[in-house]
Amino acid sequence: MKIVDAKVIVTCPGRNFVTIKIITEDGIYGIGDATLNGRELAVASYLADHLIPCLIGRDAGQIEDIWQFFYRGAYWRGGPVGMTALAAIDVALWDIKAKAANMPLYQLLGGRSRSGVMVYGHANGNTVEETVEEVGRYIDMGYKAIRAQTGVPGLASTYGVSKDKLFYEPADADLPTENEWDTARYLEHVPTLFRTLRDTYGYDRHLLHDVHHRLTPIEAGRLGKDLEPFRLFWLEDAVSAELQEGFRLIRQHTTTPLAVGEVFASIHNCHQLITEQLIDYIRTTIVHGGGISHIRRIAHLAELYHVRTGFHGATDLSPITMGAALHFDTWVPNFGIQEYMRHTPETDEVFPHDYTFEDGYLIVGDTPGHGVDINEELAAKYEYERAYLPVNRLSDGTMFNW
Ligand code: CS2
Ligand code: MG
Repeated sequence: MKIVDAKVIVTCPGRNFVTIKIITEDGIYGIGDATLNGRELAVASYLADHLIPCLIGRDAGQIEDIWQFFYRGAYWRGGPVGMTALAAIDVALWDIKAKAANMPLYQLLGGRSRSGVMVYGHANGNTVEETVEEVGRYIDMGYKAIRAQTGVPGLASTYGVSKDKLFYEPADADLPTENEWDTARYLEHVPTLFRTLRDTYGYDRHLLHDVHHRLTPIEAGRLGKDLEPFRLFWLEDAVSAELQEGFRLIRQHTTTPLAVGEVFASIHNCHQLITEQLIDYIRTTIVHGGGISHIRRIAHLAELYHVRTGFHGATDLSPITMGAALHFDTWVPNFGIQEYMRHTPETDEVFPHDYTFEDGYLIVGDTPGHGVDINEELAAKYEYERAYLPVNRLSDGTMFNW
């Protein structure tokens, strides 16, 4: 299965997506997602200018060797741009291998471990009342698990609170917009949301919350403690995780389960978090973590330490990532939950796929490969549009984490 061609496809059906398509001599092709929000063209160039020239002529079946060639061979290892590019190639090669074997990808990984993949949706509102109402809509749609975010009084905008309720897109401008942040107001407000949610809907559904890297460890410990009576499924990205041992302090103060890792690019960003049991869910997903070949290593390490997977699944990851993740989720023994933000109909049309939503679960399809394709003709109609994620400042102008 010699690789004879490979190309990068950039498309913007409402938001930017980067895709690699790898074609073999016998006509089987595979596709992989290479989308890195706000840095899309860096990955596109990394692939087109530096990786694809080394790919042509190799045996598509040698996935591990190709992975090691690009990882070790780069000398400059890792990083979000490099690992996203590598993930795209890796997923395209797994797609090819599964198609050649005439099997859905989960069969190659080890077969089905569960009938469906429990997902969580995003409910958000400007006020507690609005968010409570939104959570009700998700319950009506059948979700078993719901992430709840609410606006903070006194702040003009808050992470996770969007204009369009069903299709949240954080990269909202062609240059970064500046938001304002206030930790004290936030910490006062969030427990009210979860108290109201539990009073309204009881304890039947799982509730989750994303802090988006905004607290210090001791502040996170306090929030986790305040939220304990409301039994969160997880508290996500409570602090930015460059300092892995910083999580020890959070753990000393709360039993609220912790999730982290959507911005990690490799096992080296989380090995201490996992081996010291400082987290409960690892969120690094296929596209930003070096593909199936590397995420598999993270999942196996995590399994030893009672850490479960909870893959990132925002709309800035293309349906290809969602498809590949669902095959992984269907197989991986230590599965926890899968994030699921619905893609817009325009995006779904560019990336036809065979997974379906049923009663709070995503059900993987049985098409050989990962079950997601790209309509290149349609993709070509949507030209790249530069878009950035926002940045945050404190009220005195100090730059902060977004
Ligand atoms: C997020 C994302 O889904 C999540 O939990 O934190 O919405 C994140 O902000 C975006 O993926 C950034 O591109
Ligand atoms: Mg998040």
